[in-house]
Amino acid sequence: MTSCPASAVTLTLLEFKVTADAGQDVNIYSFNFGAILSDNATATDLYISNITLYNKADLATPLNNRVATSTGGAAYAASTTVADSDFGKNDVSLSRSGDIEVFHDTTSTVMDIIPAGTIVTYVVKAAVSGSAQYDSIIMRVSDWSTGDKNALRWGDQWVAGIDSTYVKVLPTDYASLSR
Ligand SMILES: [Ca+2]
Ligand SMILES: [Ca+2]
Repeated sequence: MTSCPASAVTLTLLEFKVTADAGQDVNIYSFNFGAILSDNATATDLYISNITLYNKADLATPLNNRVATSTGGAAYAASTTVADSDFGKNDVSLSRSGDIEVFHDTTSTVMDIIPAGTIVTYVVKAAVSGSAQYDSIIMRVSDWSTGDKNALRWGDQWVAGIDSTYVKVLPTDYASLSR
């Protein structure tokens, strides 16, 4: 567990690994994250912005350029650029649970390729603003719904857009930040 900052600062919200089978490269199209922001009753508005996915080995190169968010299981709002992305903003003292999908251009565009037989550690970073005592942020890899298993949308060298049903072990533990 890491401490939320008193002023806006970029933090790692989640770290997880994806392994490609030795058989062939794995194309990654998108990830979806379940997020819960607990925004305690204060005058400050806890929110995250600039939501960015990286390969941990290259923190200089964002993998996504688009972010789509959904609150409380509702449909996703139109996607935004990373720079315009936020979650939990403009709702002071109101906790938010929802989904954050990251991709490059579209959810059917290859965002990253994991070479056969290798493991990539991904990290999700975002700017955390307005945190106050007792606030917390938790995030994990998860499906938007049972009807859209988009925790990880991937493909092999023949088939695109395979859903998370066909992932051997989905890393779904929550990571948490709190004050
Ligand atoms: Ca607050
Ligand atoms: Ca808020």
